[in-house]
Amino acid sequence: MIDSELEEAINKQINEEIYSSYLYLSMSAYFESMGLKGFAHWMYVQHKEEMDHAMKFYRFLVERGGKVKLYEIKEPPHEWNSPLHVFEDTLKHERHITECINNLADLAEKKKDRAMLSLLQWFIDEQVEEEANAEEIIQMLKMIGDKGHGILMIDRELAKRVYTPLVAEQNGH
Ligand code: OFO
Repeated sequence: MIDSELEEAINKQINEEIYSSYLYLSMSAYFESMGLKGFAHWMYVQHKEEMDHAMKFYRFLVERGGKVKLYEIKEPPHEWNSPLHVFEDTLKHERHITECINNLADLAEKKKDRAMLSLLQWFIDEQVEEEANAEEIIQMLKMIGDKGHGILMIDRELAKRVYTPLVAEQNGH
């Protein structure tokens, strides 16, 4: 049986992950409205990965005998000034998620919950990649520019992103 404080913290994190998924879907819709199909695809993959993250916490809670509680999802922004602005927001958001994961790890350490620490290690590693991905695209947009030919080149590049479902998801429902 999982500790009740950890249960509550995981339920809050499920909400954070679903909000992330919602935010990236909104960014995908923004790119669709600009006709940037590659950017829209990249953000759609990001949206699906975030739902996988939410489900990873969800399954963990169920397996540990906890109760999943789904809270209200806040409304994400719908408009940005430019593709660069979208990725700056993405990086800001991922830094916030990194902080959430680190706080969860502090709590799991305090409660001496090793299974939870093991789960969180996966998220800690994932966050390094998440922040690096956003930083890389910000650099590209700053170097190549976020208008005209430059943006079309990046659009073609981002169209290549492949969605790989998490193994835990494949074994889930
Ligand atoms: Fe974007 O990261 Fe989930 O956790």
